Amino acid sequence: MNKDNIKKNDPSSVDLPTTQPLTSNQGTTIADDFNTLKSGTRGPSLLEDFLFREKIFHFDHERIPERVVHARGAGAHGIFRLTDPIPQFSKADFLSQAGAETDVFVRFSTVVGSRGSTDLARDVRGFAIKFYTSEGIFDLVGNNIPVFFIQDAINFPDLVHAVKPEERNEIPQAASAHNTFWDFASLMPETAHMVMWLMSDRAIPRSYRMMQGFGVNTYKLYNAQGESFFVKFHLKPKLGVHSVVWDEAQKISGRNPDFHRQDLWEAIENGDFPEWELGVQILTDEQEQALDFDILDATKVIPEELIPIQYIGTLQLNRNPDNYFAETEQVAFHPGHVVPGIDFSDDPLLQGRLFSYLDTQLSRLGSSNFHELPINKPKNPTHNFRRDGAMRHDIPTEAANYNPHSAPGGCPYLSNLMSGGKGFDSVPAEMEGRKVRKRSETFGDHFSQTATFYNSQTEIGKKHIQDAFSFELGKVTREEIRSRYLGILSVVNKDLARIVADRLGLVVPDGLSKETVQTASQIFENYPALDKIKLGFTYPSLSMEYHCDFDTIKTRKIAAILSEGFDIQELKQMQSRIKAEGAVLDIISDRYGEIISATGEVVKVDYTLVTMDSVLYDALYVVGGDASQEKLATIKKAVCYVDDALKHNKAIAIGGNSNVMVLASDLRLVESDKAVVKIRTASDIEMFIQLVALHRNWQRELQNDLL
Ligand code: HDD
Repeated sequence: MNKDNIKKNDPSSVDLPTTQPLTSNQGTTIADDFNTLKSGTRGPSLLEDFLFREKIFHFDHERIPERVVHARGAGAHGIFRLTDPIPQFSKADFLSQAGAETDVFVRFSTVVGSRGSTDLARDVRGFAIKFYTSEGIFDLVGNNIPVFFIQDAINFPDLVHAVKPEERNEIPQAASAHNTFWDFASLMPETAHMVMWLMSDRAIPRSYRMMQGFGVNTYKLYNAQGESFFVKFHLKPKLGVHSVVWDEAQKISGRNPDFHRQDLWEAIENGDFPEWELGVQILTDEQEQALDFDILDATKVIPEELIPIQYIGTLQLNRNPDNYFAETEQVAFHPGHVVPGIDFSDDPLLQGRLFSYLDTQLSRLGSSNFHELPINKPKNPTHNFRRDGAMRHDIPTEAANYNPHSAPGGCPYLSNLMSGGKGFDSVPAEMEGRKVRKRSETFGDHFSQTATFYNSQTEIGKKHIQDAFSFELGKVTREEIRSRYLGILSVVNKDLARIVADRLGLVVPDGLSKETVQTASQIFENYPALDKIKLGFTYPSLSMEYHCDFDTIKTRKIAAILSEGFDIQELKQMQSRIKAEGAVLDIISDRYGEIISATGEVVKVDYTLVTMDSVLYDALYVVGGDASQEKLATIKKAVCYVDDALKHNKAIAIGGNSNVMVLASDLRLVESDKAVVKIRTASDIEMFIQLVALHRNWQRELQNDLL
């Protein structure tokens, strides 16, 4: 990490503009901002003090309602560069010219926790992108999981009530591991697929920079000839997809609840700009009809083995916000912000979203003029007859505020004609049907893709899902809910159901509970169609490992722990190799200041064992030097550093010849672990770097029970 760079951007180290006088909001220069106006220095305060009242009035109203979901987030500015235009599919300008660059603002978020909660909750992550295109704003409001919990937007308030903290006591914060969520999930089998993803490592990412993104809903693209295509949007991180382990996630939540925000912020400050490939999965009507599931059902994924993804450009984040509130908090996303060439499918979840996102901005931002806030304002000119409302910034000067008009000075109603017919126009589609409140039978199979997702995981991926179900259902205190959910698992995968049931001390029920069937039967006319479920499918692209990048350690963080008497030569060699690979090596000891090596040189300590923790690093290096290691072996916190790194399957390098740290820590319990390297020669350092690039040694967890 370039700490000088971070320092430069730390506002506390930026000189205040001393040339600017302090003023009130009305511009009146303030002579004294430290004392209220009083009757005598020891007397009562005077109501007349307009400067005091303005200051406190403004402070009293600093907070706005947090988002009802996705309250906690982190944002960044960047750019989308189009490499492979697709004018044959979409007439959108920003998708039409190779090399075209479009400014973007991205906000990542957790869903369930409130604004002050932890980044490392087991949760879905929001991945919302605002494209400031030359034809208006396009918002891609997606997640890091390609499917959703429910099929119809009318169930969204129930889902959110169930997963948020329970209403009597607001417990637990930022966690799905409680009665109401699992009650809802066990009664709504359509949640099964997303719940399986939620129990996987996707829900505990290592970094926002290492997550896939998905538009989730099916959208439509249409070209200049009016031909339309179904489309799913995808984002693939250049750093690969990586996670932490659950025990680690829980510890990170205590050690640094801002872990993801800070990681994003520091990467951008250091010039390590995160990048994703933006891809589209295009389907013609014929391809859509050939699939054995309904692409209007947001609980279904289209595996890329069935319909390949075409990558069309790169999304890069390269500038941190200047102000969190003004930008990240006030940014307003809406799936209904589209540009000509992009349209909606009939997905009933998407259709409902089109109402909710506009509506919510009113209670959050307090005005129908939220589009005038700098972060929300389109970069192309806007022109219409929407007028007035709270906090209006624009000052319209035209002679008319209605359409059509014949006043001079602009005829926006002609804009479609004037722009050569490029304006937004919905794709014409035949529509007929009875007005009904019913779910399509084509949405009825909730379990085939749930089973496919589980089948497609690696051995460690499956183990983590088993552990997650055991943890979450273990936190449920009503036994009938646990049992009901086991009924769902029993339909999806009998082994999984048996493993979880054993740990819960329950027997696997014989299929779905009658309550689950009853609820689903209210939604579908003929439910369940369990005989039609396909259990045997596997698609490698659904596993995280398929998308991992094991070639580089760029931007990874490695802790070097040492004490007096360490080996400076070895440390220098390691430092220069880690730096050359673009990773970060922090020096950690039991105190701040300078530490003297065995040969009298000094290094400056970056953090102490108590200010940073093993869980905040990707790998550990115990620096060589007998005296240093002997001292570390007597410090409990240093031994815990090693134990945690081992437990969390990280690469560990042990320098020098001493065995003392091995004997003092759990390393003594692990035989021939391929991710524990003794550093004797330069080639051992290379080996360590390769192991860090592998991210984790999952075999260790499969072979030992260290947790
Ligand atoms: Fe939503 C916020 C993603 C379904 C209603 N949603 C929100 C955000 C993301 C998503 C990333 C945060 C945006 C930001 O950073 O400001 N939501 C999704 C995805 C969904 C989805 C991928 C399924 C495909 N959402 C969904 C439904 C509804 C909502 C079905 C309601 C019917 N979502 C909202 C909301 C929020 C929101 C209440 C809260 C704050 C906001 O919109 O601006 O309107």
